[in-house]
Formats: sequence, structure tokens, C-alpha cells
Amino acid sequence: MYRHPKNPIITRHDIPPIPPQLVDVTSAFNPGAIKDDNLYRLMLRVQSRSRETFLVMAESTDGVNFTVENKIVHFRGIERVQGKIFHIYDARITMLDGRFYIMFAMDMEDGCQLGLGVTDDFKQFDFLGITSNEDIRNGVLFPEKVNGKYLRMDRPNKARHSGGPTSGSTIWLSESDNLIDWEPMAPLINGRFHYWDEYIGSGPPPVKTRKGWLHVYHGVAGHFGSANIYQGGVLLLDLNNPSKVLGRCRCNILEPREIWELAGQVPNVTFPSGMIVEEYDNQGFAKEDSEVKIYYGAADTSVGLLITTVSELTDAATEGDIP
Ligand code: BMA
Repeated sequence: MYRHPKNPIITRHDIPPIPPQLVDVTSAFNPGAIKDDNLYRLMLRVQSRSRETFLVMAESTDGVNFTVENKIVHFRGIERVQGKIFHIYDARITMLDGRFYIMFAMDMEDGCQLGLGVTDDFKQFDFLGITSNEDIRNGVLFPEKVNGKYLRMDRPNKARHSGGPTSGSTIWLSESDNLIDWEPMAPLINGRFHYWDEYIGSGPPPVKTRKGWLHVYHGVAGHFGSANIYQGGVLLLDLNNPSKVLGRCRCNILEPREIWELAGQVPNVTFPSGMIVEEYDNQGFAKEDSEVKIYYGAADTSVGLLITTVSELTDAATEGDIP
């Protein structure tokens, strides 16, 4: 597992001016990611000096060198939502039933909700609805139905970082018949207080492997005085019964170490949000020796790329829990 030498692979300097909203931007981070027809696509969270955030697409043929589009993603129909939307951000992209679904956070008057959009070509985006009715974040869809239900992981915001945003310490599995109305099914994991992942939330959507659903999540250590340290870790869920946790890493797999992860708008943040597996077998399982690209937000300022393999991640998930 290593950081790509070109890191950070996207910084604010890569964002073309998109007047009037995005000119001389402050940051580009927390991207959703998908590979479609040999094209890598990121949906970036770009923040302006007004501290508004917008979603902007970037594409690449090698997964490393990206060209950022000079337009803001607009979800057709989002204007019909009742109430003020302050920001939409932290997109997670899942290919499901042959379409690209995007679940994202929506900061509104009464907290954060999870919005759902869909696209077939990354040119036209449609808003499907708000899929939550409580303060919640980090919603990620599974790439297929399991036992006849759509599934997602999500993280109700039932806690708050000292002096910071709402957060939570339980990732839930939820189910749905229509992708809009969701029912919580089971808590999957809780934060491990005193250790690296006290507050937790899903990272990129889960990946199907022969060993189980492989999931990268983020954990926040909040016991370091003024710093909340955002790290990445892994989880393995049973293929047929994903409410059963087969393994959880003891140590984080990613933590702020480089200067651009340690320093920035929000220091000490590595926030995995996109993950691309290069090779699947003919039954749709990620190959064990396949390369994996993990895209993450660094210090809420730029985008980092971690290179690993499926087996390194499943090994980390099964190395043994903290006793
Ligand atoms: C979380 C979210 C993320 C952000 C992180 C660190 O609560 O807001 O978008 O990257 O905090 O600031």
C-alpha cells in the first residue's frame, strides 16, 4: 500500500475558473469515484472563497492525471426541494442496475440529509429525492440488491465533535425497495473509544469480493485535545447477510502523515471517498490481486491517491480486532 508519487493528485490549481461561483477556489477534496468504459471519473467537492461548496466532475484515462470540467454539476429537479440547501457535498458514486447513482450530503436548516441523484452519461444529472428524515451523513449504496432489497450503509449524526460538526459513532445497514425510502436494519459497527476510530462513517461504496463485501470507512480520533484526526480503515461483511461483520482492521490503513494531509483548511484529515478496483472476474467478484485506487480528501484541501490491492485490504480487515 503506498501513496502515489504524484500526490496530491488534484489541488485548487487544477480547478478552472467557473464564474461567478468558482474563481480562484480554496480547495478541491472528498471525491466520489467510478471507472466507466476505461475512463476514471471523480466528482469533486470544490469550495470557493465564499465557503460555498459545489460538485464538479473530473476525468482521466490513467486514474492519476485528471482534467477538471469547467462546469458545476446540477441535479435537475433539486430546485423543487422545500427549504434552503446550503451545500451539497461528499458524493459517493455506485453503478447499480446499469446506471450511476450518486448519494451526497445536503446541509439544510435542520441538519444534514442524504440526497440521491442519477446519471447515465455524467452530462445530465437528475435529482431523485431526499432519502432521509433525520440528521445523517455518509450514505453509500451497495452495487447490487441483496436478498431482493437495495442496501446502503449510513451514519446517523448523533454526536458532535468538540467545537465541530455533527458526527456519529455507529454505521448502520439500511434497506429499501425503491432507493428513496430507507429502513434501518442493523447497526454494523460502533466507534472504538480511546482508539483510532472513535467516530466513524462509511467511505466509498462496498466492493464484492470472494471473501465478503469489502468496505473502507473513516474513523476519527477525538482524544487528542484540539485535533480530530481522520483516518481510513477496513471492514469485511458477509456476502449473503451483510449485517454480519466478518472482520474489522485493528490499525488504520491510512492516516495523515504528509504535510498536505497534516496541514490545510482542516488539519489532520485523510477522508477516503472513492475506490476503484481494476479487475473483476467473470462472475463480478473483485480479483484478489487486482490493483485498487483509493481517492481521499486531504486536509479538506486537496485530493490524495492511495494504491493498494484487494488482498491487502481483506488481509487488513481480518488481522484481528482490538482486544
Ligand atoms: C466531516 C465531513 C467531511 C469532512 C470532514 C473533515 O464531518 O464534513 O466532509 O472532510 O468532516 O472536516
